[in-house]
Amino acid sequence: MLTIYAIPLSLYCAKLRILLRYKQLVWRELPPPGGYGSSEYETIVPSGNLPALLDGDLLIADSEAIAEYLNEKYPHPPMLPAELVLRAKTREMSRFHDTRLEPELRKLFPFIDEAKRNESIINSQSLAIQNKLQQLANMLSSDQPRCDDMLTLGDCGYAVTFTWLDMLKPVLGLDIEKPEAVIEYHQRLTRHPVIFEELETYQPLLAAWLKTE
Ligand SMILES: N[C@@H](CCC(=O)N[C@@H](CS)C(=O)NCC(=O)O)C(=O)O
Repeated sequence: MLTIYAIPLSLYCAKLRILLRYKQLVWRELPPPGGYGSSEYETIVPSGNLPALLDGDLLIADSEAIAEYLNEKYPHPPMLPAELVLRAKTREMSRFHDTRLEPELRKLFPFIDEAKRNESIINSQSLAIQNKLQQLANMLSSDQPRCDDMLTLGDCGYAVTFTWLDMLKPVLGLDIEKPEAVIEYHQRLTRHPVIFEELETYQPLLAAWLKTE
């Protein structure tokens, strides 16, 4: 059986669970030994990254590396298009999520605690996120080839990050509006049964955490 090191609230662990659900894989989830960010966990996973996958003796950290591995090991249903160009565009979307959009959201995490709020950073981050959402909207609206008739590796992270954005917006008073193309993309994602399933579990946990921070 596959094992993943994960914590329930981790955005990238939820991203991975969407793939595991879609592939109908059986997995068990373990918390990082020693806790999140611990040196004990780093003796097992040198980068300290969550999630990490254990498949027998093989250890892989990083949601994207894990996703590519599992998609090759369990090719059905496929999560990368058959066509070369569409595969490249799918990866482009995935990298944009992991390296551009989500890191801007993550910069807000230290300010969720009411005692640590910093209005000026929250406002500048709102602007940075709005900018990334507009770039995403431009990518979605461009006439470049896109794969939107299947759930892909490129979609999983967005489903979770959009949920974070929607839920964090009232908590921090973020001045962010999703552009129309992003709203449509988000709606398309949430119509997908496995995304719906993951968010059904994830959203209440996130809501509870956001209230108690
Ligand atoms: N690019 C990484 C990002 C994962 C990430 O940021 N994970 C957070 C938890 S959501 C984490 O591991 N933080 C602890 C650390 O990096 O030491 C991935 O896709 O797995």
